[in-house]
Amino acid sequence: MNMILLIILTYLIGSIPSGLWIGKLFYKTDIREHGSGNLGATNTFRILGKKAGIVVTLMDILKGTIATVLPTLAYFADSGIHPLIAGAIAVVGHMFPVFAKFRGGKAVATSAGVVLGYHWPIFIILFIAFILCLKVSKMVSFSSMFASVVAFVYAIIYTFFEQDYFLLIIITILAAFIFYRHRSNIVRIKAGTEPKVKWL
Ligand code: NKO
Repeated sequence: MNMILLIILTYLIGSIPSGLWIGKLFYKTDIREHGSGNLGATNTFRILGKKAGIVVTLMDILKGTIATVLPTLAYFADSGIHPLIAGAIAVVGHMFPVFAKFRGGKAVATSAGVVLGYHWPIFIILFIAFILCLKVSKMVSFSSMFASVVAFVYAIIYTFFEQDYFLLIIITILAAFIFYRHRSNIVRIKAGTEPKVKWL
């Protein structure tokens, strides 16, 4: 029973469309009708500015972290759900949110929250890799994909030492989600038309 409850709960947490709700509540704007059309942190920065961007980034990260930590709570001790599965379900909720007609984000911030909740050192490494890549490329989409490749390489090395095959499997799935959701960005990057950030 707790298994089903946990699956529903983590999906609902992931489904919280931070960018949409912050935009509608405080700016009367649906960010999916502007910019890249994505319901994510970057498009929030782009359309609504720094303040909203930071709040949405933190909320989207937190969704992944909370979902990942839930199975370790005493109440869900018998759920049989691995923390990384719970986190991955929240990422699915983030991409296909029931509260936003299933048009969600690109899995980046919530996946980052999952690794933060499971094994925080990877989060620090990915964050640094993301920022360094952003400084050089000026493209958030490219940096997101770069960080997911770094996550994959890290998971291979970590698994080699710790035999945590689960981490490798889930990171591979999350990285695949991230690449799949960035299809239109990949086309623009190849064409040289992907927007670049100015503030780094
Ligand atoms: O609007 O198409 P767009 O230009 O907005 O957006 C592209 C963008 C979408 O993603 C986001 C989220 C940005 C979050 C920034 C926090 C970065 C933390 C480090 C990245 C970790 C990656 C985790 C991979 C785990 C497998 O890309």
